[in-house]
Amino acid sequence: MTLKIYGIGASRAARPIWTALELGVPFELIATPYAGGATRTPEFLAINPNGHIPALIDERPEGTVTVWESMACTLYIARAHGKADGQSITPANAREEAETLRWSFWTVTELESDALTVLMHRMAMPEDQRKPELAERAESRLKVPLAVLDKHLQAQSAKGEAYLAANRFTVADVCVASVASWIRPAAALLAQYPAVSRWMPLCLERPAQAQARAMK
Ligand SMILES: N[C@@H](CCC(=O)N[C@@H](CS)C(=O)NCC(=O)O)C(=O)O
Repeated sequence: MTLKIYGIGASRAARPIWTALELGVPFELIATPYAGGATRTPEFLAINPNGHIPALIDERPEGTVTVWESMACTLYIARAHGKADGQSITPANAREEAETLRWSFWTVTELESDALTVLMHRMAMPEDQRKPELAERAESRLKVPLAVLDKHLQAQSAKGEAYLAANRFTVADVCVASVASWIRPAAALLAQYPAVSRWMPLCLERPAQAQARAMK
């Protein structure tokens, strides 16, 4: 297999795994949990010196490609392994490419940190370690990017396009929905954004998403 993805589905590695599954790209998942030291071995640090999952290695005619950073891995798989045919999740033209880039960068800069705080302090951490006040502050800040996302999705809908970059699900939706999903524990907040609330299940209920999350 030329493409190896390091990580587990219950982590940010779900993003590139989801993308590969959507595209039907064969890959080998090298099970690398984020807890327990697997990301600190000399072998793994030689692949990603940051010590984080996901990472990927792709053996190609032009040489070995190593990618880390989940969004970079995700966009790389769509670009290098998908067909820009207007059918697959790969951006098919400059407009779709631009939408994909801007929403992916936006997600990691404007959304991810506060979304993670909501996930951790509303759901993921043991109850006695959660700090509701941190979640409340994150939810308050998230009103700004959620309004931006909602307005964009409303404009897309007015054009007859149900997704972020086109009238089909693309890798832009993988990148944004995989992070926006962390805000789901703040249901009352999300309910204030009807376009986001309509779009999220369209993305998150895709079979490849659940399949990716379950991979170990
Ligand atoms: N910005 C990085 C963050 C990666 C990250 O923090 N991954 C977590 C798992 S979701 C991890 O590897 N944690 C283990 C560690 O840092 O030791 C990305 O998007 O890939």
